[in-house]
Amino acid sequence: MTADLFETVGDARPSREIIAEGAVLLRGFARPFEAELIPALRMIVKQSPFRHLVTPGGHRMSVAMTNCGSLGWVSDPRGYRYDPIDPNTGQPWPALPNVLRKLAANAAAEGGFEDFAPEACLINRYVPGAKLSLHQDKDELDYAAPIVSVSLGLPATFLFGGLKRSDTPRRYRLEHGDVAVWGGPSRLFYHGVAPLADGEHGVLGRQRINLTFRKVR
Ligand code: MD6
Ligand code: FE
Repeated sequence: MTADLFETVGDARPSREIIAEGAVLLRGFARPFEAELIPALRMIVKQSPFRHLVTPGGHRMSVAMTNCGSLGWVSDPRGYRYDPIDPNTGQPWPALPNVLRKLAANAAAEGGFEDFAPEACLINRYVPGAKLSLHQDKDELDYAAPIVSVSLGLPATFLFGGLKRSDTPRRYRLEHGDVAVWGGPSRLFYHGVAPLADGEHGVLGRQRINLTFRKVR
């Protein structure tokens, strides 16, 4: 039998693709959580709807965002920050549901990071054409913790570079249920998402949803 590190053949090991030191793709890892996860997301976006944030440079982002957890990531003309209050509702962000807490911790452990306890879950919505320019995730105080990123809905091309913005990114296709865990030496690597191709997803329709879990402090 030729089972290797990149596939799961009749055993309990999830698929695992190492893309850099500290960064791993867990294909389909979120699928067993899906039945609970999607209704939980629908509740969250009812309470704190998606909105298009404006960057400090004055650009309206093509990706729509919301958050759940004790802190949420926000951007406005004053800068980027984590805030316990949703500025659009004046209320705390919706709580992090247990199913998301568990998915994030299990994925982090699978990536080699035990006891991952995120405060923030940033929820990104892409419609066809939406993209995320190359950036570093560096608004957190704790770089020892990884970032856990869950892809749902339409497939996307994830761009993954290096420590310098000029490092040519490699491209990875992320599909419904795929999870990326990202930390250690690659925690501050530049990354982004290419413009979303049009399509129709069986569960989520004409969109991609990405969840990124962060330990902020
Ligand atoms: C996205 N993700 O996939 C955007 N950041 O929609 C991110 O920006 C990201 O996937 C840090 C680590 C993993 C990610
Ligand atoms: Fe990011």
